[in-house]
Amino acid sequence: MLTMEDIIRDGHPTLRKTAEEVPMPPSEEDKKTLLDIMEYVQNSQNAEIAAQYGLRPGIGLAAPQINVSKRMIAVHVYDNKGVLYSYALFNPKIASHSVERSYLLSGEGCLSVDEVIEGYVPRFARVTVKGYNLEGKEVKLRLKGLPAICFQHEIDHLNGIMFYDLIDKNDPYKPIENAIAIER
Ligand code: K1U
Ligand code: NI
Repeated sequence: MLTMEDIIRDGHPTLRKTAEEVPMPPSEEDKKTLLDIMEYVQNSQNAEIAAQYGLRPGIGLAAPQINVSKRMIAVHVYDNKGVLYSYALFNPKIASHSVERSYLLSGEGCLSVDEVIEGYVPRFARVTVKGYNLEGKEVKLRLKGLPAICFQHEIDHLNGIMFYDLIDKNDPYKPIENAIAIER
């Protein structure tokens, strides 16, 4: 199982690379990596397992964060109605998005960033994500709220983008135009 020791930290060059597409159908090795990533996210949300292994809780994780520069992400997150969005995807992409933006009122964190970096991170309010599941079958998801923000954060990792790149350096809490504030 993966632990925090497997997660690379800010400053590691892999976090700034564009990750490689994963050939479909996925190899057994790529499936195992994606399953391991999802297992970390789920374990990190289990208070007993997280305490036992010192896991920092997360709602998503991308392969580059374990120093694997391939396009794979796992998300395991509940929306504000308690609906679970649990997806392990190869080659995810934002197929379309709203003009309207959204942002987390509490800001974002990252398992690869040890300090708190304050500020609003502008995201698209609604996104359609396409990708391939563990069986290599195409998946299309329509997302809003926290799940939409989480998928955007993880897909950014595949493109070498960190959440703090998107914060206004001169005015981190500058109101974001045409945006919905999301509470966690
Ligand atoms: O990619 C990562 O580093 C994981 C990161 C993803 C993320 C954070 C904030 C907004 C969108 C996506 C995290 O999961 S940080 C921890 C976190 O946000 C959280 C953990 C447990 C419960 C609720 C939130
Ligand atoms: Ni992150």
